[in-house]
Amino acid sequence: MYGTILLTGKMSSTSSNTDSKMNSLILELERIGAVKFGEFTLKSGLTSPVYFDLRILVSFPKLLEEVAALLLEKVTRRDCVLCGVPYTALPIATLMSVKADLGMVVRRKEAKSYGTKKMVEGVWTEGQNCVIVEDVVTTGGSVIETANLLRKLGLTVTECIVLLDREQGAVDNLTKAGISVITLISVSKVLEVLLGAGRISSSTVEAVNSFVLNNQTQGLGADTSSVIKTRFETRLDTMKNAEKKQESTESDLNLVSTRLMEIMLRKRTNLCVAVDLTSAQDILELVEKIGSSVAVVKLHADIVNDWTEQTEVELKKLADKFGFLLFEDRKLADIGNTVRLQALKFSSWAQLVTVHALPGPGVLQAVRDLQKSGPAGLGVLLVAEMSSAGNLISSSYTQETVNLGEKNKNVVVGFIAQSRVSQDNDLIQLTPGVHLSQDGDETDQRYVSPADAVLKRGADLIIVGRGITGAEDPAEEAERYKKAGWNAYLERTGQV
Ligand code: S5P
Repeated sequence: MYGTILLTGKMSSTSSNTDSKMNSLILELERIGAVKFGEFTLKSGLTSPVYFDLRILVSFPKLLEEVAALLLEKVTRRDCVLCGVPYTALPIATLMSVKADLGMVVRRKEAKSYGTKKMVEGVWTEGQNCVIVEDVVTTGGSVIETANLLRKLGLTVTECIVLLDREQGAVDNLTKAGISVITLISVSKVLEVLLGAGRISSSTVEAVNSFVLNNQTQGLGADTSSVIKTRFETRLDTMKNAEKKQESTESDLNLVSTRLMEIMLRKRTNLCVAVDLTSAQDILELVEKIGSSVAVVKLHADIVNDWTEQTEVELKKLADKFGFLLFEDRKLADIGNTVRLQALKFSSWAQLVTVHALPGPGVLQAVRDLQKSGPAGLGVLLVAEMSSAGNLISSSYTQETVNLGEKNKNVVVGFIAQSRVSQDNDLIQLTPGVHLSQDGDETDQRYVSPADAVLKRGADLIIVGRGITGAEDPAEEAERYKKAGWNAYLERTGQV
């Protein structure tokens, strides 16, 4: 495994020397409290049995200098500038830069609101190499984010030097993003050294090992934008954690949105197709063609002439085969009791349903009750705005709808909206009225392009109906929309 240093066999004096330096560095880090064992809540919401706080290194200048020297040994090129990921790696990179007489660039976390508004300070030439320095990597997300920014500004980023790798997938993720990683210390090395020195027990080693194993982050669309990854992974981690603690039914999160995020990342798609056909056979044939391109298939079961239980069985089979969610666009808007009875009609096969907030919180309670008693996993999409010309939704109604959604995340997955109505990252926005070549239909529908829906209106998923179902080759068209939607999503989140 990457980063593990073998202690057996013959070693050259240099490697044994490096090894002993590394061992004493680990012991020192533990002594000053930069490595801690216990129960720690991470940024992601996960509870970790180990915590690395390298920020405190600045209070131990000799150790800081030692770290910088060891990291510098790993930088083989001299035709580069250095960039420390803010903030912890900044002083480390500074010392390295001074020691090796290498220039440095400094990345700002927030753009200045005055003056030059630069995100990166320093001087470099177009195409010049930049080696990134980071203290700890888990997913590698911050490094990728920094690399993307530097690359946009004309620097070439292919290497990253890391003090500590938590061994949870960062190396894989970074490699896939075109960045090779050299790490000084791995978690396994920390455990080995501290166990050997009697600083920790074997049960601590076991706890950390199993945490590392169970919280791997690679494979979740490593080449997607780190921002999407961070947002979704945080959610997925929190979810996993809640599940572990058997809190899922009582938690304030819902499984459907987690499932949806997982599907989007795995299939790299933010496409929901509205299959508004009136024959069950036509629906099944169409879904078979587009299944591999979509995250969600949206239906209006009540417009289908020959809908039967067999249709539901077949749809579920297709959903399992291709991995997508089924969405019944019923727009429930009645008193709780009626809504519960209505939802019972499709909760055996649908995972998503549209709801109008109009009747008040009882409408959500009805779906929540259903989750507890019946088949779990029906998530609500609240209709916050509509695409139709002259619709009667006012801005205050939209705001009230959003408030209701934000307070009920255990049942609300997100919103149907035409603009970014909520800043809550747990809630997902689906935007209908999307077409690549039309401005509207012959009645009241108004269309925007996939890029505009995502970039200008803030959609996480685009809902496309006749743009795909009416095409000569729906499979090919679905792929076209999928690419347009996902590329726009990467662009938007990359800019955040
Ligand atoms: O505001 C809305 C909300 C929805 S759910 N406007 C919409 O068009 N929809 C649905 O999205 C509508 O019921 C239809 O199923 C789909 C749009 O289909 P298209 O053929 O116009 O793309």
